Amino acid sequence: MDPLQMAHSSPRKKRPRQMGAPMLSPPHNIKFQDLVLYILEKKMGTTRRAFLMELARRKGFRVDNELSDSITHIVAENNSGSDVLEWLQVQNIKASSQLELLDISWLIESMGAGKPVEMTGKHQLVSMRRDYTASPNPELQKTLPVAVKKISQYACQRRTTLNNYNNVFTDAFEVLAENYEFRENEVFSLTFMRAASVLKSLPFTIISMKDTEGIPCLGDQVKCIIEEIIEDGESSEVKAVLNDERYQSFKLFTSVFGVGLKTSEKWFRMGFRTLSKIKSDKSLKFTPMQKAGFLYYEDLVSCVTRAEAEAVGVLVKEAVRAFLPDAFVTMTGGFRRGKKIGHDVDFLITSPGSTDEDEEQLLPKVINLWERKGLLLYCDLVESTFEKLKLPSRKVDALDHFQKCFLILKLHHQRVDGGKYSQQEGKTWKAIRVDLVMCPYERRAFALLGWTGSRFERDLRRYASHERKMILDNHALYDKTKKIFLKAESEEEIFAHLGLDYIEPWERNA
Ligand code: DCT
Ligand code: MG
Repeated sequence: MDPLQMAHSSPRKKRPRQMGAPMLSPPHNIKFQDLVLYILEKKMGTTRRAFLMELARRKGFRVDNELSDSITHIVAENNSGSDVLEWLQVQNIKASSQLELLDISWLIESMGAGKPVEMTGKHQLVSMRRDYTASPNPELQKTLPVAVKKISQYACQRRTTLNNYNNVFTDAFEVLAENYEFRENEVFSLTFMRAASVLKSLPFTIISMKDTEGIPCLGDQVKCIIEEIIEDGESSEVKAVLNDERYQSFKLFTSVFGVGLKTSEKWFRMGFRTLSKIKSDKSLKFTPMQKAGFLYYEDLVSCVTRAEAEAVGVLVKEAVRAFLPDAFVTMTGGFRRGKKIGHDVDFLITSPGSTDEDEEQLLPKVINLWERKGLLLYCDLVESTFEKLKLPSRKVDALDHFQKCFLILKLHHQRVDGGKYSQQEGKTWKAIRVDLVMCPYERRAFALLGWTGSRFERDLRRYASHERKMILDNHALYDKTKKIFLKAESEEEIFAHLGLDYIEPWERNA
């Protein structure tokens, strides 16, 4: 058995405890002089603690037996940040501002790597109680460590992977947010969206109301729902929404490509409740988008898989490079954030060597090629209204000005996964929604950031204007104080201009 694995499983048999004399261990070489670890016994037990201490020492870590001012890293298991802080408070320890509170996973990974691994959000224990550093009580300030990682109200300062520990709550909030959106109550919709977003970033599951203390974006309305779910396993409000006729109808109608809130409202008022009644009604007029939406409905509601997205990527690259051999084609949207499925596939196209005219011509040429090949099922080309000197838009929700097209493409099954799963009988293809955006080469970092989503970018724009007096959109970043445009070659540079730690695409699932 791998010793690290062993370190992870707790001892089954209880052996008689050796009381009295402290465990003697041979001296070890300390390889990492800057780190002084302390392993918390609470919820871990004496045996496992002793075992881990010994193992860590053998790997070159300095692990102290006693808690003291020289400790730099406290490692705990099955404890929240608040638990550790509370315990420290009881020990009356005045911790330095450098003190790191870490989960055991950090130590296990470090021992595996033979050196301390980088501490990331998944290792760092977060205090769920209060922001102790801001405590009005000077006594509290003195006795409590200041190294508490406060959760930011901005999603762009949180790392949100697809590992959601709070699905029960976030699913509920998303239903409520959507219902408020259907009812055009923007404020409430945003309230629940923000609450879902912050809970998705937590490295643990909320199990009691105590865990919610200190978390931003959770107002009373939100907390009531959390409490109800903790106590009853479900929320009566969410249950009522899911059974609501208006919610169900809007959900169904908006699942058709090209149908938004206005159309849904109209159909609902007219008494429609099913798509078949709508499709067969002779008095209704449909836009070309909606016609395509009904025609390919079954394919479009069944989500796009990653294998299908990759196959579309090959198709797009082939077509684009036939006209602009130096073009970069990047898959953006949810797939770039690591999602396994999506409602469409988004691509950003840019080419370093092309003229404005080449750029303008590319998408029409690509569309034309697919049309000739019989692959184009629907196309809506939106011409560029981009102006180089225009200031970025202040509206967080404003659409960008790049040339783009919203398409439905015919993807032959044999192109997916090398034809492994291609069906022999019946329809040999699937209709897939594809968005292509063409952007000038020098704006590619801004466009990429925007098109990678999710709502993360909107939050970044909010952060830029509220906290930095800058305006950010999919085209540019403008510093209002210095009155200059800030250039960027990469997403990392945009984060740096904003004074933010870089957040990887797969950590932007807010
Ligand atoms: N976007 C943007 N400007 C637009 C439309 C979209 O900046 N006019 C951004 C926001 C997210 C990203 O592009 C992709 O959008 P979607 O495809 O709607 O979202 P997604 O995250 O890819 O999710 P899904 O899996 O549902 O496609
Ligand atoms: Mg998408």
